[in-house]
Amino acid sequence: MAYRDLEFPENFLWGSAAAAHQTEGGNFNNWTEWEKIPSKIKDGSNSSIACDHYNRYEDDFDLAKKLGHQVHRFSIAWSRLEPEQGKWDESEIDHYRSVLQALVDRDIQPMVTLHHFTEPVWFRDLGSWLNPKSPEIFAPYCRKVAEAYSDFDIIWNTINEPMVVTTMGYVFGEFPPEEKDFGKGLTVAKHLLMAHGQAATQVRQVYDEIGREQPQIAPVISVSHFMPADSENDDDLELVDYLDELYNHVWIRGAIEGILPEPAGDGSRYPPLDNSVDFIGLNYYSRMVVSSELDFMAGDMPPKDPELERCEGLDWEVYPEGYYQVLQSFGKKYDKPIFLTENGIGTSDDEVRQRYIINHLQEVHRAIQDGVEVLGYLVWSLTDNFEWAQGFSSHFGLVEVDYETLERKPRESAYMFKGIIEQNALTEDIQEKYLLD
Ligand code: GCO
Repeated sequence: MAYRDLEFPENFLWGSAAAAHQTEGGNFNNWTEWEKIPSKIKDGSNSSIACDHYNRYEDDFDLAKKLGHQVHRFSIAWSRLEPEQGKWDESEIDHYRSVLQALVDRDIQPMVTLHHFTEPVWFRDLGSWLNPKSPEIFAPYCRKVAEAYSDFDIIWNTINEPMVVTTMGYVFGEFPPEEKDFGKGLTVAKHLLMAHGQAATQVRQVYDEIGREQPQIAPVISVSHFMPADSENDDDLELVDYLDELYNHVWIRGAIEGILPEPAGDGSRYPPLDNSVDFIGLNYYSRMVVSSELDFMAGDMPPKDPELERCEGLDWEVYPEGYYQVLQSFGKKYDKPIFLTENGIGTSDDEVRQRYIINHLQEVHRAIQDGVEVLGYLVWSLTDNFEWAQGFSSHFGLVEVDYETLERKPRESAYMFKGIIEQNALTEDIQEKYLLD
C-alpha cells in the first residue's frame, strides 16, 4: 500500500491526557472508598499509590517534554481542595500551583479538568449528582480553582464524560454508586449539565472580575460510533439512531443551546449554560454494535468481530473508521471546533498501540480534509495508570510503568508519536515504518 504525507493544520496541538485519581495516588474520595469492597476492581488492585504522580509530576512532565508534548490534560481532585464542604486545603491548592508551574516551566500548555469521575465523600453522602442542589454545591469549588490559578494560561475542561458517569454509575451499575435505574441516570445527566454550566459561569466570572481575557472553556464528552448488528433490519437502525442521539448528542446539544433537553430535562432554558462551550472536547475509543433483539439496557450485546483487535480488559473493538464518522457528524451538527481530548488503547503489545494511533490519526486527517475543524489531539495516556474498574490490568500509557518499582519507561509508540508531533504530520515514512513492519 502506498502512503502519502498527511499534514495537520498549522497550530494543531499535540499531547496527552490523564486524571488525578488514576495517576496521583493518596486520594480520598468516593472511588477510594468503593475500591475497598472486594471484587469491585477486576484485578483486585486499588488506586492507593497509583503511579505516585502526586510526588513524581516533575519527572513525568520531563518525560512529556522529552517526548515532544505541547499540551498536558490533567484533572484536579476536588476532594483534595475541599475536604469538607466549604473548607479549603491551602496546601493542596499550592500543590496544583506547583503542578501548573512545572508544566509552564517546560513550555507545555495545561488543560485542566475540574471533574473527572471522582468526588469528595461528603458530596457522595449528600446524594452525589442525584441531589437537586448538586450543581450549586459544585460551583464554589470551581470558583476557588479559577481564583487560585487564573494567573496561569489554562484551557479549561468542566465535566469529563458526563454520559460515562451517568451510564456506568447509574444505569449499568458498574461504577459507584452502582445504581441500575434509567430514570436516575437521566437525573444525573441533567445535573451534570447544570454543573457544567455552573463551572463555566464561575470561571468566566472570575476572569471578568480580575479583568483577564476570557479563557477557552469546554466540557469533554465521550462518544461512540453506534452500528446496527444487521444493517437491513429497521429496528436495529432505529436503535442506532436512538442511542446515538441519547448518548452522543442530547447532553452536548443542551450545553451549546443553553437548555436542559428532553429526556433528561424538560427543554427549559438554563442561563448558566449560555456561552459555556468554546469548543467540544471529544473522546473516542471504539464503536458499539447493537441489536434490537437484545436487551441493550441490561448490557446484552452481539458477539464481537473476531477479526478486530481489542482493548485489553475493556474488550472494545478497534474501529478507526468510526472516528471519521463521529467527527463528520459532530462537524455537521455543531458550529464548534473540536479538540480530541482522549484517544488510545489499553494493550501490553505496543505494536497494537502504534497501529491504533496511526490508523486513528489517518481518520482524523480525513475528517479535517473534509472540513471538520479539529484543534488538537491528545493520547490517553502519558503513562500507564489505574484504569477504573479494570485496575492496573489495562495498559494505556505511551510510557510503561513498572508497578513494583514505579519506574517509567517510554514505549516505542511514545517515540513514534514524538516523530508525528515534530513533523506536525503523519508522514509516509512513519506510516510505512509502523504499519508495514
Ligand atoms: C474515560 C476516562 C479515562 C479512561 C479512558 C480509558 O475516558 O473513561 O476519561 O479516565 O481511563 O477513557 O478508558
